Amino acid sequence: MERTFVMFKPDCLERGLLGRILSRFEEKGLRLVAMKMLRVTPDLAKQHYAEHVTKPFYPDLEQFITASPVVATVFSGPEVIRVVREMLGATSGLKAASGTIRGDYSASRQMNLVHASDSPESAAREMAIYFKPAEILQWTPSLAGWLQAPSEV
Ligand code: FUP
Repeated sequence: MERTFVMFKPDCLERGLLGRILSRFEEKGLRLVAMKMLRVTPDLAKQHYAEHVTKPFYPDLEQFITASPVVATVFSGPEVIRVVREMLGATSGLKAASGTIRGDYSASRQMNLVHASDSPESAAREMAIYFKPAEILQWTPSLAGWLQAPSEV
C-alpha cells in the first residue's frame, strides 16, 4: 500500500484543530502508521522546503513553520498520496474548495494547516527526513476488511 507524509503545521496546533482535522483522515479510513510531535528547526525547515529556500516567501515560511510545534505523521492506503492532497484542497485556503480541509478551515496561503506529499518521490524523501524506518509501523486494523475489498489493496 502507498504511504504519504502528512504534517499538521503550527497553525493547526495553535488553533486547536489537530483533533478535528486528524478525525477527517480517520473517518475516511486512512491508516495512521507513524506519528510524532516536534518543533521544526530552521535547519529542518530548509531540508523540508529545499525547493522553496530561494523563493521570496521562504523567510516568512521558515518563521511560521518553526514558531510552534508540529505533528508529523505517515498514513497508508490505496492511492493515499492523491487522496490526501484532494482532501487538503488547493495550497491557498483562499482558493481551496469548500468541503476540503483548507477550504473549510484556512483563509491564508501560508497558514494552510496541513502539509502532504505531492508524489511518491516527495513522500519517500519527506518520510526519511522525519522518521527512522523502525518508527513507521506495519499493522492491520481489525476493521480493514470493512474499508476495502481484498482485491483493492
Ligand atoms: P503545497 O504542496 O500545497 O504544500 O504547496 P507548495 O509546495 O507550493 O508550498 C509550500 C508551502 O509554502 C505552502 F504550504 C505554503 C507556502 N507558500 C507561501 O507561504 N507563499 C507562497 O507564495 C507559496 C507557498
